[in-house]
Amino acid sequence: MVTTYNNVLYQTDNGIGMITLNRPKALNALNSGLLKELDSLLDEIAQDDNVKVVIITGSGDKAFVAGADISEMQSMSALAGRTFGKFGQAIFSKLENIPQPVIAAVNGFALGGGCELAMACDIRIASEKAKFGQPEVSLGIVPGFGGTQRLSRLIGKGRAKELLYTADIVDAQEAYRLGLVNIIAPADELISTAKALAEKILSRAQVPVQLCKAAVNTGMDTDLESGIAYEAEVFGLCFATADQKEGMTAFVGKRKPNFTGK
Ligand code: CO8
Repeated sequence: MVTTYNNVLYQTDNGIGMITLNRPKALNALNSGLLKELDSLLDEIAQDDNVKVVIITGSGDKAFVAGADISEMQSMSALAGRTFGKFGQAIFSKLENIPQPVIAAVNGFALGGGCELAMACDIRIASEKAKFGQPEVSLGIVPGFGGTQRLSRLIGKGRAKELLYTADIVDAQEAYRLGLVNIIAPADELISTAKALAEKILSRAQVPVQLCKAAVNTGMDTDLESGIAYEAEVFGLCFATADQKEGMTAFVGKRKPNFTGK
């Protein structure tokens, strides 16, 4: 299946949903039009049981996303800025919380809103050419799509503050060292690396994969005791699935499991 929007390309293939942000002339900068389309697409994906893993990348060989669209923001009032920020935040929270795991395949610049988008994904794979940063203070603003919160949660408060205050842009190696990316791949192997990871996830039992995502996300936003209590509930839920019976029967029978996602 292929759905084409104006600024976003979407394809599904064997359980993998591939989103390509598609404004290459503006280095895939996030304008209202692109954000609205991404919002609708995420609603579509969240309800599609056939899509088990999502990959998100940018079109062209230069940028993943070079940030929110600066020409659109240039003349915004404070109130309009807050509305735009809340709109983007809501979409990135939706992305973070759709049931399926989401892999960011970062093919180039991931700046400002682009870095924030990558951070709202579950796993980040960077091309050797990728560059990351939150350059907002060099434009007279703060990150507005969750960057001040997700960056510090991901790489720690001290390192996050250094990147936020300096507007420094770091390469893939440094991003890896900071814990901002999981994997670095050669540029021409980025998508195949993301697909291989997606296929590995697809080979596992899907209900627990999605429950792991929900449990990690829920736990990160609460205290340890509440997070652990949530884990006990979803752990119990797994025993109501056919895949739990299959997984454990296969182990005991010394064979590979045949998971059905039920
Ligand atoms: N917005 C709009 N257009 C952009 C953006 C952007 N963020 N980035 C690049 N473009 C456009 C350029 O204007 C240029 O257009 P044109 O060809 O029509 O002149 C085209 O893309 C190509 O860009 P460059 O010619 O600049 O390409 P270079 O290779 O010379 O440079 C860079 C690449 C370094 C990525 C450079 O384009 C750049 O610095 N871009 C801006 C990066 C940035 O500052 N991003 C952060 C934006 S702020 C943000 O994301 C805040 C998020 C929260 C918002 C909350 C709202 C309240």
